[in-house]
Amino acid sequence: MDLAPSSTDLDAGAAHFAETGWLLTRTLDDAGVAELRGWLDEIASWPDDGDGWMHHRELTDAGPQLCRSENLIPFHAGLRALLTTGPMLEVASALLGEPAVLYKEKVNYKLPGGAGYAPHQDAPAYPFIDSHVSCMVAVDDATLDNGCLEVVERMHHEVLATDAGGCVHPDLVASFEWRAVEVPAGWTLWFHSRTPHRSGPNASPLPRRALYPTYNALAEGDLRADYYREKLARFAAGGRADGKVQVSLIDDFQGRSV
Ligand SMILES: O=C(O)CCC(=O)C(=O)O
Repeated sequence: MDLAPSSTDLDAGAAHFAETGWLLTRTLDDAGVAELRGWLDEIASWPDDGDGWMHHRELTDAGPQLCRSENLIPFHAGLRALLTTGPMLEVASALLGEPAVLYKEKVNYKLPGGAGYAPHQDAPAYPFIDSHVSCMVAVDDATLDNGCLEVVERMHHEVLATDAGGCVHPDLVASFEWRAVEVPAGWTLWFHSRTPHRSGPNASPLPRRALYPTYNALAEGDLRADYYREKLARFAAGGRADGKVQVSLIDDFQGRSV
């Protein structure tokens, strides 16, 4: 089951998030983690030519592997309930300071040998709205060895200079203090869409799966359908020229194209 935070925890969490741009909360108990793992197995088994969900694959030394699935909640009632009602929506609303609505959702599988992500802010990849709250719900323990996220604290107030691929400019990357955040399964790392983050490859023999919902303030509109329409249009207009897999509207993912 998903675990509801107390209002005191929410207030303290929102204050920590406002100051640092990130927050760790516990979302699922052990039974909830087991159920979520089952849902991800179901989703990973869906065919490529479905009704609108998207699967993305990367080339690893073990061959092509699933790296991401997205646009999932229209097709999975359990995931829809987890992400659009109850404690997840409540925490997202507390962090935004007003009622939240789901903007997008994805699963990053990061299977053994799966690639990491270059330093980036999500904001440049999320059209229509300036300010979002995202999170990584750890489905497997995320560790240093399997490519947990690293964040930069207190840098969520502005969009930073980028390189040609929309990732954080290398001069800034070198000047930042990166903080690795290991996240146990069932816990959630919340971060602002302007919080710089990156992750390494999965050097372990086991998957490092994570669910990533993103929320925006409902007052700014329910734009989930517009987001996926825009993403598909930009994907159709052309892929990446660097031999890497396009999973995003910026060139953050380091996975090789299949
Ligand atoms: O899953 C990861 O390791 C990082 C994911 C990420 O930064 C993203 O999808 O924008």
